[in-house]
Amino acid sequence: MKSHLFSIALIAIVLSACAPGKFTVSDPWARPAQARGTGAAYLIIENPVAQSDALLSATSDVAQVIELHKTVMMQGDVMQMIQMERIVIPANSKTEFKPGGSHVMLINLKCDLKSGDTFTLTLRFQNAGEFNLAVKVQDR
Ligand SMILES: [Cu+2]
Repeated sequence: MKSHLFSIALIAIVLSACAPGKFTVSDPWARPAQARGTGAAYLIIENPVAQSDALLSATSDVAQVIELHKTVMMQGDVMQMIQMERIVIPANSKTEFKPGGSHVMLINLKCDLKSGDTFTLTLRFQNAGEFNLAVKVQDR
């Protein structure tokens, strides 16, 4: 009986070790910004799944318009932001949205974003579905 229980416990451990990791979105933050101005939100997306995903849209009450942007280097070393219809999240990847890279652009803010504030941002992914994030406003 005892050895039977032991083998069940062992199977449980092996199963949990083999379970695929979960798609996660972490560390959402935004720089302080002023009402009627623009802001940007950054975060980390981890996709340990063997299937690519795509960020399709972002919504929040703090801005009138929200776009997905990528920062690209143009000719003459000029950095320019371009709007993306979707941002592909490759399989087995860690994608960091950060200043100078991909970001969620908050256009025409309805209120000030002050350091220490938190606001809700909802991201919609093609496969992983919706994520409601509490974005921290921080001076990083
Ligand atoms: Cu932008």
